[in-house]
Amino acid sequence: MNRWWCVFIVWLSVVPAAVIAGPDVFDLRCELLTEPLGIDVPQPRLGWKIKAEERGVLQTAYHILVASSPEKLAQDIGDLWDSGKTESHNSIAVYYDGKALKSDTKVFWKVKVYTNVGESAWSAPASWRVGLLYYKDWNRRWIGFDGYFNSDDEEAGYLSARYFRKEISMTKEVKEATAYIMGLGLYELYIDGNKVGDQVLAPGLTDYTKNVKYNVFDVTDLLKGNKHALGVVLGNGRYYAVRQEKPYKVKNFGFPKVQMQIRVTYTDGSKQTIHTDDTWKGTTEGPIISNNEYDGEIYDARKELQGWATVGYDDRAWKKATYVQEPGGNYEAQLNRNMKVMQDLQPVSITSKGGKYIIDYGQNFSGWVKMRVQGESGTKVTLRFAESLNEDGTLFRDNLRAAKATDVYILKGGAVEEWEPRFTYHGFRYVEVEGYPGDLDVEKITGRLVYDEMETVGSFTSSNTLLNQIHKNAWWGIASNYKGIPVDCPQRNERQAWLGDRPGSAYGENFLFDNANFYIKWLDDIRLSQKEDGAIPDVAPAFWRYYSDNMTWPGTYLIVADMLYQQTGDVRILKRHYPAMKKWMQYMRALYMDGDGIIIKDSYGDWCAPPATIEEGRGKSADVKRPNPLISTAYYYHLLEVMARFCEYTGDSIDRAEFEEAAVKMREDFNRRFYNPSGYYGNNTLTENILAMYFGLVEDSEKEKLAGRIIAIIEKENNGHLSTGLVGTQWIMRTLTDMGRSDLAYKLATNTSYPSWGYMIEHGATTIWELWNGNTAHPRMNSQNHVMMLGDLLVWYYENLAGIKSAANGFQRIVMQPELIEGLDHVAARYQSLYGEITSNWTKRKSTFEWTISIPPNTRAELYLPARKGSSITESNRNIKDNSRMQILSEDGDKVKIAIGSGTYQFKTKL
Ligand code: RAM
Repeated sequence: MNRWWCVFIVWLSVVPAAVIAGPDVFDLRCELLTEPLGIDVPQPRLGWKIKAEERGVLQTAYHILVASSPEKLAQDIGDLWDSGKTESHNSIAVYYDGKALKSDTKVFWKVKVYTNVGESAWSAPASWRVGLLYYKDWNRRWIGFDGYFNSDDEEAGYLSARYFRKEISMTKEVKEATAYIMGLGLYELYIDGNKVGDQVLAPGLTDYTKNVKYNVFDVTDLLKGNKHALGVVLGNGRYYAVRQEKPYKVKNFGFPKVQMQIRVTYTDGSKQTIHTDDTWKGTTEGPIISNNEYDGEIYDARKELQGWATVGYDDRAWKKATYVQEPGGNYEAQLNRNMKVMQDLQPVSITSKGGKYIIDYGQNFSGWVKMRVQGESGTKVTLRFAESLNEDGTLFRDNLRAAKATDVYILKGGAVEEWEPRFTYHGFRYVEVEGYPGDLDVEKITGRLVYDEMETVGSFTSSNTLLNQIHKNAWWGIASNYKGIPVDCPQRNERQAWLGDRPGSAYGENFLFDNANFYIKWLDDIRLSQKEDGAIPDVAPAFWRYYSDNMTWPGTYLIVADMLYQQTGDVRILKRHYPAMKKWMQYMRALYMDGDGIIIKDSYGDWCAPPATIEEGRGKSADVKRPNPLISTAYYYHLLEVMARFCEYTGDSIDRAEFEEAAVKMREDFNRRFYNPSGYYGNNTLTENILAMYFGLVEDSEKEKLAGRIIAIIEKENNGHLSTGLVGTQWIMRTLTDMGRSDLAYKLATNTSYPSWGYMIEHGATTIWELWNGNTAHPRMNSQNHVMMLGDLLVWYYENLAGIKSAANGFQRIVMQPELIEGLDHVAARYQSLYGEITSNWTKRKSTFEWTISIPPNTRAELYLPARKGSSITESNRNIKDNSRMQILSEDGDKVKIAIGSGTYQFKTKL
């Protein structure tokens, strides 16, 4: 479903050319919802988009009505909340402030806005469903089977899927029915044989001892009529741990289980709740013989349970469901969207050799394939997945490590059979198909791209085709690694949400995907994985227990919160996490600060920095750790400043002073210990110097010298290349741009020789590699689909090349300052902010600069127009000096700064 599921258009009453769109429902953990179902926070966040053709539209006030019925709302009665006319510019984060909401109720709302150009009519109504607010709302028990059956392979750790069913009767006519389900590890819900919802691999991954996400569905239409059958299939997911050979490391939760309730309201107002209990029956003897995230799924179609989720199925051979232990965590409505099949891919080629087919989708991605096949009963088709091929055309699978990445389908025979797995996914471009009866053509094997349902909110094209290609690779890499959590890679036996991979990357991703809810949920995963003493792990949820106490990985917690606040303007994100962040900062300081004020603990150094020559990586393990206290101290300093800034927003002035003081002291200690007066830091690596520069650790007097060093390393030592690993790459493009050397940043971004993003593409990458030398390094740690090396590249694309940057309140104030770089003549980018679309489209010609921009209502922008000193600037062919609404703020050399309000503008300047 579209992100604007409830968008509607209402004409503004005062200015007929203007329209209002919205409202949309917000929530603390939820910017925008796919479905207005199951919001379990007491004060959801409300927001709306204003649409208007006029320029310079600003909201001055709003009036919100929230009612318990559509009828009341239609009569303009806000019995739950009537905000009255409230003076405010806020249109994206108004917190519900009415009567306490009740579990499992639907509320209706609308908004009217007042603007400087007039007042809108009431918007059309929208609604949301309040979830289950109390633990007590779930006063029933979990069912499952705790133990192994003949259908399971206990030794290998494979379970067959668990099927549960129950027939029910609706005693009267159903007015409304809502299903609330927690099915762990993964579930599919059926009513009368129909799958409920189009989500896959649901629910979202969490540490189930901390919190369990429930999903909510409106099942009213499915429960019309008297008799119905409910069915639930359970897969392992991560509940029954994917790998159990290292119990000290991998978290295991137990056997699959489910708790569900359907709350029914009849037309006469009476209510009934249907729930899981031991009158349900279950079996493990279904067609999904085994399912495992890393290894794949085995499906024997001969074992299909025809009609198991329909009325009248003979379940006498099924067992009584048993009551089992609850997972332990809090029950929470899932506000980030589930995964979905987001796109289908057709093979670009199919070749066959020795009875096996090799399918090439032309694109590395994650998900699975859907197959159509016809043949004799018992025929076994084996699908094996890989990211690339060996020279002899066979699959290259060494880099999958222990992940078997193999699906098996056994035919039942007869008519054409269509199949796709349910409880696994793979990261791949190639599939080897063995045992397929008959000819396999492109129509019979469709690739299915699976990721968390999010809209793509950004686009970027330019006159440089390599920049465009990198953007495309990035999109595929990022999408592939959204798996309920931001995983590091989708193919090998890892797939963990490593914090360190994302500080700059997550920021850049936010320009491409509507991922606020996704990252808001991840922040909770991180917070909940914190130990009582303050320690934060490198991987969260901590499916792997990696509490290594370094700065760089856990530090991402603060950096992603900062990013979310900047992009969405929601201060509640900071307030929610502030105590945990502070605790961690104190913990690190207490344990790891030495007498000289240096944070001595670091685990990974500048992880995966490129070996000086491509050959050096050959045959060697890539994951050499080079712990470096300079990195940990620089990060601690940066995070002290971030915390001080958070205090500004949260109003904690005492803490703020302490963080600021500590930062001043640490800066001195850092310089004393690591600065070499000849102008560099530590061992004079690019990353060390960049951190000191970007974090503002360097003294003003030394800045120029340091800048000289940075440039010398790139230009002379590296012959125009970067030499940064995971840490340095997160900041490098912004550092160079701030230094006034966006030309050098551009050089790095458009290189095709090693090490560079272009080099990856020249060597066949269709996503982003884990390693700069991914084509020669050892396969042990060499994923071809990681996002970490994107660093801050996409931030630079949108903020510096296109010039779309938020200055306050999640783009309510925008700074538009594109960098003009020799060789780059054109950029066109769009970004869908919470206020509406922001576009920047510029073309540089010999002596002119043309720039079309648009910013949405209720926002303002400061533009930096490149223009020859003293030359005239036109907007829509009119000199801007003749336009009283165009405010010139300053003229500084070849840049003219102008303030504008919402609307579309066409500027032309002389260069
Ligand atoms: C690897 C992953 C991940 C990285 C860690 C330290 O296993 O590639 O991206 O963060 O190591």
